[in-house]
Amino acid sequence: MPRALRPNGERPEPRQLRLRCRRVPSLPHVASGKVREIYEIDPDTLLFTATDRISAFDVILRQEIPDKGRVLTGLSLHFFEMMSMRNHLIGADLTAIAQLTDADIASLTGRAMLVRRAEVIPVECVVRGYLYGSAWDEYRTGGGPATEHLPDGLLMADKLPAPIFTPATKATVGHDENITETQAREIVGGDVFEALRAHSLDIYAQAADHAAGRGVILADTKFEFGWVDGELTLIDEVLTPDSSRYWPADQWAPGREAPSFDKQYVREWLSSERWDRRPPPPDLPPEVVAGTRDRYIEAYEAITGAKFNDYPPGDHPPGGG
Ligand code: PZK
Repeated sequence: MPRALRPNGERPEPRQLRLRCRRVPSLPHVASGKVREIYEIDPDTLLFTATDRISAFDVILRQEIPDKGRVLTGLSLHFFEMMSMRNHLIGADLTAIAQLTDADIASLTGRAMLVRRAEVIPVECVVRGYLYGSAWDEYRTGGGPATEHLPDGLLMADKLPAPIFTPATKATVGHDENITETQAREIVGGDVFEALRAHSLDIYAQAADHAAGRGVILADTKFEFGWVDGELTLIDEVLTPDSSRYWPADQWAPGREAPSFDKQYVREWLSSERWDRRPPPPDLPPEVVAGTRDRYIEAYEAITGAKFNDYPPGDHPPGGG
């Protein structure tokens, strides 16, 4: 697509932003996301890292949110350790990695996971328990792949009669695109499609149940799978606020916008600024950075039931018991 015709959010970020967090120069870089980086440890092992970058309205903001990468990694680890599904996690202890300096280990600990290298399955496995985001947009404008089997008369943010599996393809630029069951079956094959759907619905049900017990709604989430040694394996980050929509249960009601736990605060502040949602975004004032950090930590503590101060385990503040 010619640059001039791309919607706002789809412009590549300025070079300096893309490069800023590639900060493990001793390891080969494998892949970059907006706010994550993957490096290679050896042919079978990757280092999956979450930075403190934040995106809002599809733009990466100039300020980082201190500890955001640790919060997201802590949540992924919490769920990988809780789930019965085979997954790519090896561990989070970086001390035995010969290529890393002490300084690398200090800056990465808590925000990095050692994972098995997988052959990635090119379908995003989205599960929705509530009608929001792109599914609500499709539904209210006459239906689309994600909402083809839903009854009439649902409201924005309504709880669905049962969770639905709504696969999407990873767009090279911009948003993922919802695809039909038929399209997904064509991409991965019928047997694999059914395995992806069954595992995705099962993991969603476990996580939604866990969150509900803590006063949090897991509205929707996205999983990725791959093959490791010929076995279907859950990969990527799981059940983080960047891959999921979490709502405080006491703030949800069908028929109205539901504020997400983490980013609502920063979105509201950005909306109060005169900004056309094209890069460069306005600079976040320190109190908005601090308030956003508080929301991420609140989400971590609500969902895991643990104190963020105790994360990562084994890492105790000086003088602490
Ligand atoms: C892998 N991504 C997505 C892109 C990110 C993440 N275990 C794995 N084996 C092989 N490849 C991947 C994984 C995982 N997880 C995942 N790309 C490749 C992605 C950019 C940044 F952090």
